[in-house]
Amino acid sequence: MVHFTAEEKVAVVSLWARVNVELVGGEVLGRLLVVYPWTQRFFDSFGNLSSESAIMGNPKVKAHGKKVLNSFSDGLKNLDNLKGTFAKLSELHCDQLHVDPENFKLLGNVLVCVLARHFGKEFTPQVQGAFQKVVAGVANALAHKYH
Ligand code: HEG
Repeated sequence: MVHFTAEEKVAVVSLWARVNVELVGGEVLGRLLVVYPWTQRFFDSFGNLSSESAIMGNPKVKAHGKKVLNSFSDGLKNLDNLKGTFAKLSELHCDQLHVDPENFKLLGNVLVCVLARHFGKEFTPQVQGAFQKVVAGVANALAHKYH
């Protein structure tokens, strides 16, 4: 289990309060689809994913990215119980969506990159360290119900 110190909690929660989930979410999912093109196969109902600009401008990508980030927000409110918080979503991604859990790690790392871009100098090594724990904890929790 990933454990968070009080300082780490403050660091992630205070930065996250200033995240624009719509903007960042769209960029995270869009970049996932561009950087790791094989992840596109889960989103064949999303329409045009034929180029970087098509992906980054695709309204369904933006909407789904926002949904994923809002789900991360739930995780941030429950850092001491990530497994419980993501139990239902873990079942969904395993049983219905058949998403290989390796992809959760990829998405988490893309999120860290996008936060670094958006927050620049503010995204100190300490803040990064706390966020790496968050994305590891969320990926772990989402993979927990896989069988
Ligand atoms: Mg997943 C649906 C959260 C990674 C593929 N994802 C969803 C939903 C949420 C969510 C909240 C909506 C569930 C519902 O409708 O009840 N996803 C979520 C998180 C993460 C993640 C928090 C974090 C790592 N998802 C993820 C990855 C992939 C993926 C890496 C594939 C590469 N998710 C996926 C698909 C759907 C969802 C295909 C259904 C989309 C749709 O058809 O609307």
